[in-house]
Amino acid sequence: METLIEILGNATFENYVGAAEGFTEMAYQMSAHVLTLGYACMLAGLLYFVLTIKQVAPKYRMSSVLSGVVMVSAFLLLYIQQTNWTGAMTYDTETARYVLGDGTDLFNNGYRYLNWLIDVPMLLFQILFVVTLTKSDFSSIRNKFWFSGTLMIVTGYIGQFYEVTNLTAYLAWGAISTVFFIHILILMRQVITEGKENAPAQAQKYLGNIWTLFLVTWMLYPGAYLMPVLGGIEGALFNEIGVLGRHITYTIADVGSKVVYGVLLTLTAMEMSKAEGYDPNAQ
Ligand code: RET
Repeated sequence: METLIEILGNATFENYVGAAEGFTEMAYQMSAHVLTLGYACMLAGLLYFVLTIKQVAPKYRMSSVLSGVVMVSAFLLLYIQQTNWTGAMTYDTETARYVLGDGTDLFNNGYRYLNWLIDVPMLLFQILFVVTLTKSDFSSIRNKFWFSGTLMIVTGYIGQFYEVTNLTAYLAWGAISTVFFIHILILMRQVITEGKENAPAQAQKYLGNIWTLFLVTWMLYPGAYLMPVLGGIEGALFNEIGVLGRHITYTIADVGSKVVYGVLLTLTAMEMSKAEGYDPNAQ
């Protein structure tokens, strides 16, 4: 008898759970629905960013454009991620469970990671078009955002292939990725602190909210990465609860870090536009 490791190799834990015990109707369907909600929110967000672009002064509109770019790419990749889930599992009438199917693709979260490769730099650049930096240099921050953003994702992308087969490689790649993540957090804090300096009171409040949202939603990603080992190695979360938990965590993180973040930046830019005498109704 071949062991599951021999059959599935570097596949992610969703496949191992699917092959070993399968998913109940609730866990399978809730996963499919949550993944669908994720890409539906991106399309809804796209509509918002297009329709509100004229509500902000022209110099802030690049923020809405970048949100639009993020929405389109995330919509497409999250759609593929959802069909990857439904395509990888099939219903087994004998056990009344959804199990890893044969012949089709295995499930992998890689689509997400490659989506971040586009979206993370865009989300980081976006705020630079709304705030005015008082001390830092725009292009220097932009290049650092790009450098650390890209390396954080690529190292995490490699690491996730080892989540079941090689704990050391999995944690080591995760740790390297975290170094770049910390660099991004430091830069973002600096950008927001400087951005608040000459901003109108309400815009300052929004920028404070953006920092909180940023911290909470971005930290969910490493949490989802670690999901298979959070309850111990092949422990309390190495099952359908962990799988569903990961889909939910990623979806909350995606809607928060892309859609809600973009909306808050639009609101900030509206306040700034107003303070500068811009009247959207006169346009
Ligand atoms: C990884 C690997 C494990 C360690 C860390 C990670 C951080 C990921 C982050 C992703 C953010 C993605 C966003 C996407 C929006 O489209 C790569 C999971 C720290 C912070 C904001």
